[in-house]
Amino acid sequence: MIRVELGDITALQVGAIVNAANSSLLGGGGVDGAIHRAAGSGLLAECKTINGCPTGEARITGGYNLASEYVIHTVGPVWQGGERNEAQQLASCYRAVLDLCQQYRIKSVAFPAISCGIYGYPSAEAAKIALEVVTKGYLKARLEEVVFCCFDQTMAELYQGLLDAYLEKPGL
Ligand code: AR6
Repeated sequence: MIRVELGDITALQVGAIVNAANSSLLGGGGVDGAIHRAAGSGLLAECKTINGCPTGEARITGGYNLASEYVIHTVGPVWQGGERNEAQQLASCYRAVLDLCQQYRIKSVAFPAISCGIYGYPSAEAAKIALEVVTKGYLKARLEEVVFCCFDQTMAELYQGLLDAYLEKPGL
């Protein structure tokens, strides 16, 4: 099932939480900073061995002090007006995470709103892409639960509205 939750992603008890990272994978602000703080220094140490991650791709590490076994780091696009392939890159992030979930037999995953903070992607457009890719792909990835973890009420309402609309469509 797919659901929307309001709160801090670092507190969730799921197989993997997704980090909206930058291409260095060496930490930053926003959800990235929160995840590194909650996971502890082991996470940064493992990230240092990875050698970064290009925009639109994803890399997996352990969860260290988090309740989740894994962290999947993905690098969303910086919003530059919408004509620099941002939508394709954002969709690619969600797909890359689903692929890793399948590969590592992860049954539940939580996503933040990738690119919607510091990277400036308009939330409604980003949420539509997230929902489109995930509703189409999560069963094939053998996921049982997907959580869209929203940090504020406005974002949670946006996601819930879109999710309700998607779930009314047949075949999902
Ligand atoms: N739990 C869930 N969502 C959160 C949390 C949290 N603890 N904290 C923030 N958010 P952002 P980006 C929401 O800026 O736009 C970092 O410096 C936030 O409200 O974290 O992809 C990286 O290192 C927003 O809706 O990620 C990169 O340099 C969403 O998470 C850059 O920011 C994403 O906001 C990536 O920017």
